Amino acid sequence: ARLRQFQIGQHIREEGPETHQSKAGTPTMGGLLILVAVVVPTLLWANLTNVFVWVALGTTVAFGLIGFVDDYLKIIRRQSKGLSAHSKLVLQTASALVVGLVLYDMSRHGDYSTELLFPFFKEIRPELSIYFVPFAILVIVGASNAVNLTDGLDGLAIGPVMISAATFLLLAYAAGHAVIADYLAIKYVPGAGQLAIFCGALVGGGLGFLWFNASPAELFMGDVGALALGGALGTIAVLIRQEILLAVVGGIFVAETVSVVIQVVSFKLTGRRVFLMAPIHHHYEKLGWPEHR
Ligand code: 57M
Repeated sequence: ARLRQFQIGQHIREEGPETHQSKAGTPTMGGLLILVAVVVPTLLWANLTNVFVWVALGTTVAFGLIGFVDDYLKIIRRQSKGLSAHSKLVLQTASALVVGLVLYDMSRHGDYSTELLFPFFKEIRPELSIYFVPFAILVIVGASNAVNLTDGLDGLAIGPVMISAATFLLLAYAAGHAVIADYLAIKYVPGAGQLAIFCGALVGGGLGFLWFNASPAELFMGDVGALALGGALGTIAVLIRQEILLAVVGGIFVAETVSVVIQVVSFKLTGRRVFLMAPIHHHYEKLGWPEHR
């Protein structure tokens, strides 16, 4: 009600699926509430001497800030254009670069490993060394943008975000526990167990948001939510060395992103569209699938 009172309403693009025009004015920036629900409990319950906790919180807040500026510009300009795609990418890359450098520096003191791990193929562990930095940027910025692309239907982004966060909750705990990590043959990352608290807060904050975002949505998360949550998942994946697994548990984000890449490449090369509209959720909408059953 407060968001509506402050007129934090969504502007809907004219060229989108017709069914979306009725969503105009739905309050957005619900992601701010998710961020409060993630940051406050983490500060209260996590061990604040743990570097990983600060890396996760810092990236989430930094990506949230980028999204906030974008949302804010859209609202005051009363249109769907906020920050330019280029400035968003530069700011995201700069934030992820800090994460990459901090972790690379830790790896040089033996406090962190920059080996790349593959699920199921436990013997293959290439050492990324300095290439870890661009790799971390790719994962974090990629995850942030993939969640943002997915966030176009009620409940579509927050559901998979919670599933991924719940998976990482278990994996972070296991990675931080020498005996369990050894037994499951996953990388032992001392201190990673504290990230389970952050992941738990992501699930809890997401659940609270889903109450209002379930179709018909009374609230959207906005870029402040989508960019921050995606950045958070990417960062957790990097911290606990489970980047490849992120592409599996976040399969919906990958499918949405791949649909955009296919559509854009095909349109540029042949002038023809593969999907009625990308990302793929718009394709199904155009086919007449209802948003919920
Ligand atoms: C933002 N934002 C939603 C809401 C949400 C490269 C290109 C594929 C990029 C892509 C794009 O800009 N995507 C990112 C998607 C928007 O939601 C707001 O944005 C926040 C997330 N950033 O929290 O604040 C709309 O989505 C709907 N919505 C819901 N329920 C929710 O819970 O219904 C969102 C959350 C809301 C609401 O209608 O207004 C969005 O879709 O704009 N661009 C596109 O997706 C565009 N696709 C396109 O241009 N396709 C071409 C290209 C790829 C060649 C093609 O296929 O030919 C389309 N997006 C829309 N209309 N809306 C174009 C038409």
